Amino acid sequence: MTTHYNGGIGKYGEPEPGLVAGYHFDEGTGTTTSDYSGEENHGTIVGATWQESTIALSVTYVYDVAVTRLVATPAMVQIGDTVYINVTVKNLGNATETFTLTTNYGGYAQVETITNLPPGNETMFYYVWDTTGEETCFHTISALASPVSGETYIHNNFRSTGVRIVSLIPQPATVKVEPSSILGIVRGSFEVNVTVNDLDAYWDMVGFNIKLYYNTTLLNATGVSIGDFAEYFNLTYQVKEEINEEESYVWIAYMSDPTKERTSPFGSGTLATITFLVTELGEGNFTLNDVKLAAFGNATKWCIPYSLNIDYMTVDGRIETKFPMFGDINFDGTVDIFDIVAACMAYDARPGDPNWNPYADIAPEFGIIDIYDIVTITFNYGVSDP
Ligand SMILES: [Ca+2]
Ligand SMILES: [Ca+2]
Ligand SMILES: [Ca+2]
Repeated sequence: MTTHYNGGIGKYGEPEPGLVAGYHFDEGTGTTTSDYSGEENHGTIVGATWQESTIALSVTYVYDVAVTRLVATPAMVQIGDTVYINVTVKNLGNATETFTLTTNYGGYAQVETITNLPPGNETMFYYVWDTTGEETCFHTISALASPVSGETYIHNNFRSTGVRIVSLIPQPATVKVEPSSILGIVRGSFEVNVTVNDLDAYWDMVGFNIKLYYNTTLLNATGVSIGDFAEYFNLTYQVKEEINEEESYVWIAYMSDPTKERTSPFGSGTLATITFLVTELGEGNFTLNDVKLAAFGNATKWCIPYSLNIDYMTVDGRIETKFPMFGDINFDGTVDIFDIVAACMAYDARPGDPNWNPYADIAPEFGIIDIYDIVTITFNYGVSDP
């Protein structure tokens, strides 16, 4: 709770929000003084006599209007696209104000008159700028609230921002997890590709940064390798490659190898391949996050000399895991010659032997890999997981 005293100097106006009691002491007679807060907490005067004030009534006014927000989106457009401009003006003083707002963009000067804006209030204006016929490159957008009488703080009366108009913005690329749906076999391994698709050469991609989140309950990430697309376009200079089991992501960031000649990457292909080992039965997702496809800075093309982000969409993936089929002892989803070879390599082995393979021991006698295990594998020969 805050208590204000002003020694009889004050302003007669609307009670401020939250005021519980306020007195003007302007009755001049009687033993009560009325509460102007609206809360009916009237006062009783005891042991005092009314006397006229000898101090002239005065008010300390603050005159301050401001442009508190100016936003233009998007920040980069193609000639002919629409830019949306949003301006907010606010009365930061304690007097009601009337003033003008001038917003400049392209060849336009929009002038608004804001009439009797009460203290603390704000007003918003929206403009739609059709950039047809505009010149390319950087355009400044500004908003000016005309200073009001008695205003001293005018720094906040002006704001500016910018929009870049370029001759072409290519279609966005797509970053995908492929395959998007995976059936994993417990104890087996599989690969997931992170691919770029429909990349327009005009973007001039120079590097990428991607985090692939996975379910650590089901999977262990065991390896990362650079993809053929990245190899082909010399995006092989490694900035970051990390398997973070604790935070459950694989982080890859590569850029154009500065020692090699480069061609603007285009089309579709694999950026990186990640190998996972399945540890549990269940379902999970592969989620692309923190994706940045960096384009080479080009002041003529993008109106900036520094790198920019290529527009993109993402397609995530999912995994379902299952136990291996009977006879699939190398956990690849098919019972075939590789399973027989794997079992033969453990032939005659017992637990503790260097070539012992517990997964090949599928038939009695248990504790040894023998002809009964091999023959049992052949019962399911040729069967694959759906
Ligand atoms: Ca101001
Ligand atoms: Ca197999
Ligand atoms: Ca056996």
